[in-house]
Amino acid sequence: MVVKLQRPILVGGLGLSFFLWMLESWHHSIVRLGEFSLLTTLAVGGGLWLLQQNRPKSSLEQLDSMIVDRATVENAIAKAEAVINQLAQEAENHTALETLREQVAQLMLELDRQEIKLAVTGGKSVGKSSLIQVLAETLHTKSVHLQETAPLFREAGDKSDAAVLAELTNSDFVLFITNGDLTDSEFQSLQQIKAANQPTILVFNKQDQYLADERASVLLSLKQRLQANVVATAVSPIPIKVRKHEADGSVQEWMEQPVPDIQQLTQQLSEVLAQQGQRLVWVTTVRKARLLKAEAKNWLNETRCDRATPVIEQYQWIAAAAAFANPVPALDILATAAINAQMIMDLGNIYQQKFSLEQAQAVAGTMGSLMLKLGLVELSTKAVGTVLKSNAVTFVAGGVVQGVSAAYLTRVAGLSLIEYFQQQEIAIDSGNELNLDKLRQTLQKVFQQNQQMAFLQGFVKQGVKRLLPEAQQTEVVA
Ligand SMILES: Nc1nc2c(ncn2[C@@H]2O[C@H](COP(=O)(O)OP(=O)(O)OP(=O)(O)O)[C@@H](O)[C@H]2O)c(=O)[nH]1
Ligand SMILES: [Mg+2]
Repeated sequence: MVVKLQRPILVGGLGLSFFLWMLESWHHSIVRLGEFSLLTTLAVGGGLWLLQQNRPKSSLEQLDSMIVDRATVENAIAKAEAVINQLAQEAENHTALETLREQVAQLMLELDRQEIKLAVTGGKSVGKSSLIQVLAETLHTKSVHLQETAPLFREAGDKSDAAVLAELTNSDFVLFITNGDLTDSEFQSLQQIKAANQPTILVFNKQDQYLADERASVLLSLKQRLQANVVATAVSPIPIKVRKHEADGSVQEWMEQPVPDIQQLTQQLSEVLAQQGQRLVWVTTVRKARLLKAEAKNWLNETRCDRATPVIEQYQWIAAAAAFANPVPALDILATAAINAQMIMDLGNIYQQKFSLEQAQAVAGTMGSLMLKLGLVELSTKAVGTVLKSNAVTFVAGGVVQGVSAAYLTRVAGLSLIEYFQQQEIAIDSGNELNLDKLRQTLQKVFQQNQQMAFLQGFVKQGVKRLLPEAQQTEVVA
């Protein structure tokens, strides 16, 4: 009888109730934002895990869930190309453009590639080379290219695991070999390959080293744990001793080489190759197109960030001067100075998310109330006050705290917007609705990143330098 693993249920259950508890009490725990989001992810992950069916998928089913036809591939390539064109428009002489364009051309050719690339991977000495040798003799298809990767999970290998996994993304199908129940690192790598949308068969090799019932239980545990396609093989079984009793009472003994047991694997493979060859190539091409698009998007984001940073800095000191000249109660800083609608428009322009003045004002209002609710205003004015005190400038006018806080909040708002825009798809139409949840998360994250004492001290010094005449600031800057 099979006893199902209890662990998923436990993790899911705990995670979910914890999630609910966090929902109730999160107002009180703003300071622990990092933990909150981590735990949410855990809880949701646990919940999803619970919902998944506990049934292994065949290779064909795996492919079915990756809906790909020629049009999908062309569309993915076109999207990558659009980002590259955008980059060319915004940074004419960008050094990456040439290779990016070459890669697009390459992808077009890939669309009609005839040869299927099959990668064989796994730990050291699991039987990769042996499998390739046997498959080459058995598969009888010219159109399959078998490629062995460097062994995974080696402390000091010539290739890191990350490099091997990256290399795998070039192949259409992965045979992942293991010799027994999975180690943790084997499990992680498999998940990564799965996440990259790569069809995989897990090959449980060296069957001959197990007793029959042991073999069955390992196989079952693999299938249940992974919900993946698992086949058992013995690609190079060890020779067995054969003993023959002759009629005359003498005994003859000799070693015999059992034939490789790969029937299950070859059957599945031939089925997939025969029925899905073209789809396999398309799935790979889509994957590559998405990677290419992501690479181009990174360059684009970098270019835009270079242009956006001085804009934020400019508005940050405008806000500082305004709040300094006209000190208002700390909590009003936001409304009066910190989030300038014009800054939102300027940043939106850089990121091709055009806002009208009205829309920008609405965004400013939304961000302001989010920052208030998250307690960012209070935290920053306190932090700025503390830094000022520790620098022995308590005597300076109250306006300094307001001024520096306004600058700081402007900075957090601006950087958050940048980060938010970066995550957006290339916008075709302007004035997208804001995704408030995402914006809130981004604000929290950026605020935390900019909250380190070292950064704040530097920032406050810079602010004071701008706001106060030389004479009053010697103590601070010294
Ligand atoms: N008993 C048994 N031994 C096997 C089996 N398959 C491979 N081996 C043995 O395992 C050892 C390693 O096999 P290889 O095919 O070289 O393994 P590999 O994964 O290519 O090894 P590296 O490339 O060095 O990581 C050899 O001695 C093989 O004979 C099998 O099914 N049963
Ligand atoms: Mg080898």
